[in-house]
Amino acid sequence: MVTDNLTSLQTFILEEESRFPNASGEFSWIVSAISLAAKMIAYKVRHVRLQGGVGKEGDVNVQGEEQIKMDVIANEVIMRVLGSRSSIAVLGSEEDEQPTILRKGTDGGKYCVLFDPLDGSSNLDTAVGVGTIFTILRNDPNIPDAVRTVCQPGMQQVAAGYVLYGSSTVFVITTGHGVHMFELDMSVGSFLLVQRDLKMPRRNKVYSVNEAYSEGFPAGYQRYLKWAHEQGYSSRYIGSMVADIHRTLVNGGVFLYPPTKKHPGGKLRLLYEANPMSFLVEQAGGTSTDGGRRTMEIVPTEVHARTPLVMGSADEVAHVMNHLRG
Ligand code: P6P
Repeated sequence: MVTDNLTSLQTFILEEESRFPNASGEFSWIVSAISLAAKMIAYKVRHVRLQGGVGKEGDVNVQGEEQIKMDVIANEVIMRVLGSRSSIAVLGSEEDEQPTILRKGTDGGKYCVLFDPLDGSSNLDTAVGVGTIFTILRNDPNIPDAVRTVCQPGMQQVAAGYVLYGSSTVFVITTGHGVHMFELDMSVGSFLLVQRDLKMPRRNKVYSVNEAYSEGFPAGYQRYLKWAHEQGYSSRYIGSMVADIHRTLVNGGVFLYPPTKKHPGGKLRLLYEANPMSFLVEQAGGTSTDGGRRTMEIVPTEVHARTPLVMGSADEVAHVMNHLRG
């Protein structure tokens, strides 16, 4: 039930900006650009077969994964929309080997934006929810190297969020002052506020993991799963991170991507998947770790670094961590 007055994402961001008298408005422009890109991608995703966007691009991306045509289309949309924002110094994408330098700090580049343009895109051909994940970092003009500039621990994020292209198109964002959810009203083409300062339940007996790989999980994860089965937990796994995390954020529970035989260091990317989601989860009252330390304290060494992930409701993450400690 929406009880708030009708507030668009643009209005909300300007309200937020007014909290900071010295704000230049440049940050608001970036969020506005991401919102525009999200609307364009939402339309293309909803007509993906009609637009011939299903199927493989025929290339392999930097991750060694076959690119889906929509991966490339979504990446181009975001690069073209954000590229025109004068306050952005560096853009980094899951789809691109190296970050793109748009301008130096001395030329007005105050922020870096990293993103996964279409996470879970392999699910597109079966019309399962997919998403865009983004994070906004400050640019450090004293670091001449774009890679080192963006390799910041998650604690330094200025803002983070995702767009879920699901049964509805949902835009979820935090700027460090709570988590706020918007839904796209196609009749007016605006994201409208549906939940302010979202807080996730402290517990919910639901875990989300690809159990097909469980024999390769470290023993602590196997102990946890055995315990969860005995406690009568439910399992929910979509295989699209944005959809799995959105459900966890709204309903509570715990999402896990442990080390596996194929990905002994974890599969999910630290900078533009784990960190933005960790920022949101912590702002909503949850916790996020790599199975040991707090995710947002990890110091990245490369743009496409991967990490194991245990994130969700505080009590549910604690249950996992207790079993990992043995
Ligand atoms: P698996 C999608 O490919 C993705 O990057 C995330 O969206 C998702 O959480 C994960 O990989 C699924 O991986 O190995 O379970 O198919």
